[in-house]
Amino acid sequence: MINSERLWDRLMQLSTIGTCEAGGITRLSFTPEERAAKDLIAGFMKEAGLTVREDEVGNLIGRKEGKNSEAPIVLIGSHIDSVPSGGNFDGPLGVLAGVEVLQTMNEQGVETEHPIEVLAFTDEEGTRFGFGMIGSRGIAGLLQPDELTPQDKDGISIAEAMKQSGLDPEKIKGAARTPGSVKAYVELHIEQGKVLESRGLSVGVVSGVAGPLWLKFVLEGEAGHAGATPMNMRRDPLTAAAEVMLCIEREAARKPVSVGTVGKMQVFPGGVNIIPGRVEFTLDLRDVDKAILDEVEQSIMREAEAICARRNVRLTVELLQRIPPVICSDNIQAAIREACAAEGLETMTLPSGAGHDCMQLVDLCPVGMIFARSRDGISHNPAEFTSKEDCANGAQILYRTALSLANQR
Ligand code: HGY
Ligand code: MN
Ligand code: MN
Repeated sequence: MINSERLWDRLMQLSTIGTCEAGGITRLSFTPEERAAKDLIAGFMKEAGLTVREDEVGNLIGRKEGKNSEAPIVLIGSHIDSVPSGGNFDGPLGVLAGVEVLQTMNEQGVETEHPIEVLAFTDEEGTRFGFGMIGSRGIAGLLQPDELTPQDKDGISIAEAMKQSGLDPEKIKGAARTPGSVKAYVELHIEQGKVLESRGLSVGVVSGVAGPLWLKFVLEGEAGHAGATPMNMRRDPLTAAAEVMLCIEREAARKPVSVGTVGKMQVFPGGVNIIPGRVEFTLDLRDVDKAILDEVEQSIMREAEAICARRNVRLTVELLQRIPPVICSDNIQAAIREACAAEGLETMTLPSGAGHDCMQLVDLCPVGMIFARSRDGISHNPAEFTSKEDCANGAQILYRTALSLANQR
């Protein structure tokens, strides 16, 4: 049985790193806050009796040897970076539960055939650079040196931020795991939705993960005097953007699962008495079904082009990231269900609307996820909360699942 008090205490310790005035946690990748979090977790990993290292892209790794040290590794874990003013559980629950699982095995003298490693991925959220899952892309060998150019709001590139964090961007390929070297990846994560809570369930089995498509829309019209320019003589990119945003909402709402969100917008030059000259905003579009995601994307693009043509506004759209939806391994889903049955926990199978690091690993190894209930379904918000009992249940299911997979031939 995992030690739920120790897990909760560590979650609370980690939640003190990156607190911000706006409330919640802001712990962005390759920042001093993330470094402090990694140092704290490295200490927990050492207490757990693990071999601790940081790989070439900045992932923190704790390893428990198996009877057969050459056998493919079972990976568990999650991410430690956050969104701005985020919550305490999105990422940290999976990382600290992973440490707790391996510490419990070591304390109880439990040996497994396969080695097990717990990972604290860097930059899953993509908040700082508009390009996410850097850590898991590195592990999967998908991260290319030319992808390290995106800059944050202060003009610092990913490569520069890595250097500032003590990493060498020229060596990122060193983090890649060779095909066949990883047996499975299992992540415990908060649901970030209301389904488990609505069914009165503590934990869930994830069937698949929706693929996030991120686009940057740039609309250019003509800046002008707010008082001296008649309404019929304007080329206002902001009112055009408003029409496009309502089109996004309408097209995404047409489908049962699709979701479309405009989360960031900038207006230039940005004066009370100036008709804007340029507007930039982001689109986050998702569905678990790639064909439907493509269909919604195409209808939005058609309508956006028509709106901008009618308003004589220039539209350009930049791809920030396109991550295909993934299906979780049947074998891992079965291991999670068996673990729930062994613990006497009723469960259900559900898709994840949120994206996760497992999406990057799906070509490297079979992947699976365990969900823990989110109170009121709130996440990416300081009010994000998962109870001590639900955290413990999730960690216990992770324990049993990792044990089962690490002893499978
Ligand atoms: O955006 C997401 O779905 C995840 O929280 N990175
Ligand atoms: Mn997450
Ligand atoms: Mn998140």
